[in-house]
Amino acid sequence: MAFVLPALPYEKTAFGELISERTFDFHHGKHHQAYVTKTNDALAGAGLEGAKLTDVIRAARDKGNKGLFNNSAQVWNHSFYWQCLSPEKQAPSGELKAKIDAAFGSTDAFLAKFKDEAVGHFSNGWAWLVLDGDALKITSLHDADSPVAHDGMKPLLTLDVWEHAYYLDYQNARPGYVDALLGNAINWDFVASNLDGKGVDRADQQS
Ligand code: MN3
Repeated sequence: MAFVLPALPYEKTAFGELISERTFDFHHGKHHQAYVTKTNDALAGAGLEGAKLTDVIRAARDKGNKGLFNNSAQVWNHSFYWQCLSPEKQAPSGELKAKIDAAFGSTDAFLAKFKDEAVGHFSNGWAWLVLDGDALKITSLHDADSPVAHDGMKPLLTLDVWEHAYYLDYQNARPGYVDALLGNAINWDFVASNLDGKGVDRADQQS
């Protein structure tokens, strides 16, 4: 057995100009696929055949195996990211909205702060909304780093801010990409489901 590229939970054309089919062809079909292939290629040498993806990420972290860590963490990060997107415009509601209002004042104030984090993150990485204990927290992680590798960090939402996530549709304009997705393309139902603290499991798989 080996890790697989998870199917997208929507059609590659579902987002129109917000995220083009061409972006999905490259980002999912080439970049995410390459992380899966390279992780599988490294499993035997690391003695991790049959392990869960999250266990591979943590073992690679503990052993200082950078190549395996980067590729396996990127498999998980992208598997989570696709689920954070929805072609149908939604807004936070219920318990999630109450928590956002309590932590940031309003949905708009939260979105502005998340955008600042995503746009301000230097070079490649990921912007995150996480549960830290019981509190909502906005943060970002560099390169392939992942909440899976940070004990106690429970992921709710992510935006990929690697240039490959937006260059075909927005060229170098990361703020345009972040605005477009945050305003129109977030699966807030998925984000809300992660309030149970089990977000890490939702992008896991068995090799
Ligand atoms: Mn990416």
